[in-house]
Amino acid sequence: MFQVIGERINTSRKLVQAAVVQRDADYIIEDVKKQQDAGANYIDVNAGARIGHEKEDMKWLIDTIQPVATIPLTLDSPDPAILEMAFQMVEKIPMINSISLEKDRFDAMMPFLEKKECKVIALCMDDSGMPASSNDILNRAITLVEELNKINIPTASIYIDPLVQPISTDSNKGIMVLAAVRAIKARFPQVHITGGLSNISYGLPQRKIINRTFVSLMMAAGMDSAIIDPLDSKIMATIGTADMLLGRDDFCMGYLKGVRSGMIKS
Ligand code: THG
Repeated sequence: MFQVIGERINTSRKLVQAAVVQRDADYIIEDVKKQQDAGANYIDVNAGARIGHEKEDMKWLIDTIQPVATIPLTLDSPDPAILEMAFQMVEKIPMINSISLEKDRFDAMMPFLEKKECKVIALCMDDSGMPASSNDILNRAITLVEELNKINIPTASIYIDPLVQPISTDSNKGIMVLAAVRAIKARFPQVHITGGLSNISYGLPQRKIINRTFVSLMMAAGMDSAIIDPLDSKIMATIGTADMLLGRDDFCMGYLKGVRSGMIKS
């Protein structure tokens, strides 16, 4: 089944940042409970927006979230020292977000990941920037899987983020990432595909219909996870329905459960 990574606990969101500044634990706890109730499988925690405060903010957020979290956390930071601190605090096996092929980040992250039991998101980014073709995405994914396998991270614990790019700048950006997802899944059937989706609609009006349509196309290509707002009931209904239509929901149980809970409706 599809794995939803709830994106809301991110200090780039104004209300979350205000709650973090004021150390308003109730606001954060309520938000996490809502994401869990809406069907999130992981809670992403990103404290990167307040420059110079990331470590103390991350520590406070995890201390606040941990007692009410019924699902594991996705620790979202580029800084291995912050990830190390956060890793020591969590009770459930976390997802680390993220490693990439940018040399400094890769070299810093590999020793951190080497002795850990965790899931890991691997971005198809390198020092030359965003991928420019399907093959570019595929080749970066292959390198990431091979390098992570070498340090004993199994393919089934790797979540490749192919990096969705705005279709408003180049009408091929949709089929570019869709073809790459199919190729990555053909090469590594066990690997997961995740990522943010909303970049696809950047610069266009009525973004949510674009994001929703795109997630169903990405799922047909092999995406089985995404970093989204689980309180967006329309995208959650699309995901639950597409999962069933793609044969990833035995006996339509997930779909029927979604209908009963009110999450999926026409
Ligand atoms: N891939 C991976 N990790 C990621 C991303 C990704 N982590 C961060 C980000 N992208 C996904 N998380 C969010 C969290 C919140 C919002 C968007 C992405 C968000 N943005 C509002 C906006 O842009 O309009 C902010 C509005 C507000 O202030 O509330 O909500 O791609 N691996």
